[in-house]
Amino acid sequence: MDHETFALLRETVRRFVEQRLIPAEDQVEREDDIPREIVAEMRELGLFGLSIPEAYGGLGLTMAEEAAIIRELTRASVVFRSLIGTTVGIGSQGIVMDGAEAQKAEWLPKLAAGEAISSFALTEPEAGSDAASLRTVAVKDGDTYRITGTKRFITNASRATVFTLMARTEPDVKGSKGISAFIVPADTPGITLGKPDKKMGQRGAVTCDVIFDDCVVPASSIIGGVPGLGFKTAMKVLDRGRIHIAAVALGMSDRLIDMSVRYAMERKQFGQAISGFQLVQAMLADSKTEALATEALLNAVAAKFDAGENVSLEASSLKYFSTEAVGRIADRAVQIHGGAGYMAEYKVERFYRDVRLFRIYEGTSQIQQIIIARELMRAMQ
Ligand code: COS
Repeated sequence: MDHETFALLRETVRRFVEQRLIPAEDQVEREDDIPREIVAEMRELGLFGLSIPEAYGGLGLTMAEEAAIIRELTRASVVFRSLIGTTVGIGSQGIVMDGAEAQKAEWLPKLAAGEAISSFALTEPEAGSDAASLRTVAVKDGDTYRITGTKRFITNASRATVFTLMARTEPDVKGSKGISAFIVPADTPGITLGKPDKKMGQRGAVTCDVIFDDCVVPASSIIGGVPGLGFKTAMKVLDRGRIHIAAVALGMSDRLIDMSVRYAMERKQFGQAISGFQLVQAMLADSKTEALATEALLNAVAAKFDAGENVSLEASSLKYFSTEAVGRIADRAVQIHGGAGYMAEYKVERFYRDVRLFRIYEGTSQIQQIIIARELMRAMQ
């Protein structure tokens, strides 16, 4: 995108965040849902299509540009990002990266327009960090597959029009090689949804089980048409997704630091604003330093991704660092707010709970450490 158009988009998102999203945060928390008008406005702004190539009606942003927009957006509650997150990221990118032309033509324009919402169905009751052990099976039956299994904690499942679903097409092949990625419309007979999950935070973001019971799809639903490549598709999608999550962590870091500085300058104790105390200043300084480190790493990794290089190690380092950092930043924000930081009306305790998820989804911190160490050792061989 040319510089001027991008600057305009960024400014528009900034205004939208200030004028529409931040004022709606309490309503979303109360109702555990995003108001329809806001969903419509997000659609109009093109937010569902950030990462979809222009040829299919999206904005076709680079990773660096997408990260900058997501950072702006997540100065508001990260719940708003969650609505578009799976369509921009893990739900659609399998099709963008590995989809056949007909699959892209069928799905990407609808996803870009926000007419269809995609959701990523990898995790299962017995397959979380060990994604390659998934048990959902897709049994070949003529020119169809019959899918049976349960997917767990699936973000946006109840809003989804389509799932990117990982299932085992070769039941005898253990591990990653027997897995294929499917495009499954959510209205396919044989799909039911579990009860909405009750979560620690992120009220207004929705997750639930998705149960496939002899759900029949054409064989042509396999992403790219070749069975057995689904695990690699999922891993590539997650490499990219981890950069996106770092941008989310950074946007929320910006917000928490702003809230902390403002509160520290307003709050008076011992006859002066608490921002005058060096122990409070130290917390502010540590938070800003960590946010700047995330920003520098995010810029570097996004640029490397945009240059077409393999970023598995870097994306994991970035996701690991940025999400652990925002956890500490949120914790300091609560501390700076003191008693008020524990009270719901100040929102800091809500954000503290919201960001806890970042260290878990799209690969736990421990999985990121494993990926980093493995890549280091691989490079040494
Ligand atoms: N890009 C492309 N291919 C990749 C890849 C990547 N980032 N990571 C792995 N692969 C390939 C490997 O090259 C290997 O291919 P070959 O068999 O042809 O050599 C195959 O995928 C299997 O990889 P590996 O042996 O590393 O798989 P493991 O089962 O040991 O574990 C981890 C891989 C732990 C990294 C993976 O399971 C993981 O990321 N888990 C976390 C899952 C997750 O993030 N869940 C969140 C739910 S979605 S919100």
